[in-house]
Amino acid sequence: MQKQNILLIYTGGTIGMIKDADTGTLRAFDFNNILTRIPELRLLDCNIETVSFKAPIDSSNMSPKYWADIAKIIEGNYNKFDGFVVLHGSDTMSYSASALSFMLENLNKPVVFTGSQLPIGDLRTDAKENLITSIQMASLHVNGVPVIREVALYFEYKLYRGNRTTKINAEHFEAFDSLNYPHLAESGVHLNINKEALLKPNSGKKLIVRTAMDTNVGILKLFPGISKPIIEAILTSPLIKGLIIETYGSGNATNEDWFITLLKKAISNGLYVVNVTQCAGGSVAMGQYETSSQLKSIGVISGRDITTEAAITKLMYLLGEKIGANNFQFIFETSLRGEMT
Ligand code: ASN
Repeated sequence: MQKQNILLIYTGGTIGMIKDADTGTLRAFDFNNILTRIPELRLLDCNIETVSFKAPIDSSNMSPKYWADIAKIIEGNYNKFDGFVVLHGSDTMSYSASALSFMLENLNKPVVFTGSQLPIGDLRTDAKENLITSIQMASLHVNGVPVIREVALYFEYKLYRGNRTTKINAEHFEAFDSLNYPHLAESGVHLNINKEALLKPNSGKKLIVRTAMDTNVGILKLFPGISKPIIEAILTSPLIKGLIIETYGSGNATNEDWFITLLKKAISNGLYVVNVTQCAGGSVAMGQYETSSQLKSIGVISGRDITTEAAITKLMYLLGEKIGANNFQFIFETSLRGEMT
C-alpha cells in the first residue's frame, strides 16, 4: 500500500517552545529541532514533510493574515499531500480551526490542528502524543479516500470538528471540548472513528480558498447591569459591520425599552447582529421566552448552537465575501461546514 504524504505546518505555540535559560520565559524555537526531538516520527508509516512560519508565533498573536497564510500553504500543496497537520498554540486554536473551516470550501482532505500544554522538550509533555496521533488521524484512509475530510482539532486523545471546539482549560491536558457536537474520533488502544459524526463533503468539487476576512466585527458579552452608554457606544460605532451578542441561556437579553430601541436602530442602519449564548453548551431559541421574542422580531440573527469562535470567524468570512443584506441572515443561519446543528 502506498504511504500517505503528510505536510506538517508549524505556526508556533507552546508545542515548539523552549525555556529561556536566563529569564525562564517560554519562547518559540527553530521548528527543525522539533523533528530531531521526536525520533518516533520516523516509525510512522507515512512520508512527513514540514513547512514553518518564518517567525513562529504565540497564538495570542494569531490574525486573519496568518489564517490566510495557512490556507495558502494548504492550497499550494493540496495535490501533493494526502493530509495536513497544523501545529498551533492552544490559546486561539479554536478560532483558527473555525476560520480555516470557512476559508477552505470543498475541502476533501484532512486538516488537523494540534498543539500542546507543555513544550515538546518537557519530560511530562503532552506534545508527542498529540503530534503523533494527529499525523495518524490525518493518514487514515479507506480505498485511497481519506477518512477525515474536514478541519479537525486533536487534543488529549480526542479528535473534534474544529469549528465546534472551545478551549476550556488553561492547565489541564484535556484543554478543549466540543459541547454541542460529538467527537469525531477517540484514541485508545485503537483509533475509534465516530463515522456518523464525520462531515461527508461532495468529493467531486474542487477546493476553493477564500481568504478575505472583514475584521470590522465585535463581540459584546452581556451582564446584569451593563449600561446604556456602553451599549450605545458599540452599536453606534461607524466602523462596526457585524456584532456577536453573547446572551443569557437560550438567547435571552434584557427587554428594557432602551436596549431594544438601540438594537433596532442599529439593525435598521445595516448592522448584522448575531445572538450566541454565553452558555458553554445548548442553543439559542429566540421566542422561547419574552426576553428573546423581541430580538427575533427586530431581525437579530440566530447563532443557534454555534460557538463564539465559529460565530465571529463566520461573520468575518461572510462580510469578507460581501454577502448582500438580502441573503445575509439566511446564509448565517445555514450550516456551511457543520458549525451549527
Ligand atoms: N500561549 C500558547 C499559545 O497559544 C499556549 C499553548 O500553546 N499551550 O501559543
